[in-house]
Amino acid sequence: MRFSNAIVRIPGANFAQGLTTSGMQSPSVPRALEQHSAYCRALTEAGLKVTVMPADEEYPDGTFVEDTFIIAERVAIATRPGAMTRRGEVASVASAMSQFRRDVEQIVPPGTVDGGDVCQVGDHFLIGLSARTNEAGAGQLAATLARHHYTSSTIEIRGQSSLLHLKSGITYLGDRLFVVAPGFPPIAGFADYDRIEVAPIEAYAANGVRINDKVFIAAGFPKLAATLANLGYRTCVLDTSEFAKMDGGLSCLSLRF
Ligand code: CIR
Repeated sequence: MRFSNAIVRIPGANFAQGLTTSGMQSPSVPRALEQHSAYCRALTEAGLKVTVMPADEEYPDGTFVEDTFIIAERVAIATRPGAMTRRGEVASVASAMSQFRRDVEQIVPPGTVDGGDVCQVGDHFLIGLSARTNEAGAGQLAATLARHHYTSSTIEIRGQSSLLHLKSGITYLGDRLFVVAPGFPPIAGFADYDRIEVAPIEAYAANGVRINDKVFIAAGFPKLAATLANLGYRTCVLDTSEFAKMDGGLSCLSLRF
């Protein structure tokens, strides 16, 4: 699948007041801004037209735009994020999306879905049941996707405290190949797909993103970088240290379509 657009949102001055379970030190906002602009440059270099939304001080987690929408070729779905403090992020992203997609579907109460829990594999969607995405939300999402001729299945990640979202532990590279976190469970229906299981010390690197001809991976994970290079992938290595402190990674920072 080729992408031609991305939506991102600049981190706000109160970025450090967002939700986090990382136990790491507080992020530096100036460094987050630098890393974010390097990320935007990399999206542009990968061939995407980048729509940059201004920071919104009401939502310190607002830079993690991936959680607010699920966008596929045949459908765009506004989510209802699992964290109360993040629900209001969706409206402004929906208004940025309106220049690209006219018919937007919606997750409604009591459903909750975070886009970070949704991993597209061709015409199939893996939906993580997490602390953020509940059964009602996953059910609505599956039904909406089915109306647009996509299939889906759920993966239980509520027992896995190291995974905030499904995509914290899995990246689909295309080519019937996944990158997964250590011990990631077998995926029903995908037994014949290959997987690169990252080393325990590189668990964070399981969150990456394939964008056109490149695979974006986080800096500081040389084993995964070498494995991907050996397989012939062009990698784009980006420093995400300040986003990791807020439980975020490369996929969360953009919506791609
Ligand atoms: C949160 O807890 O919601 C944010 N601090 C991090 C969200 C990361 N998003 C993602 O993995 N898709």
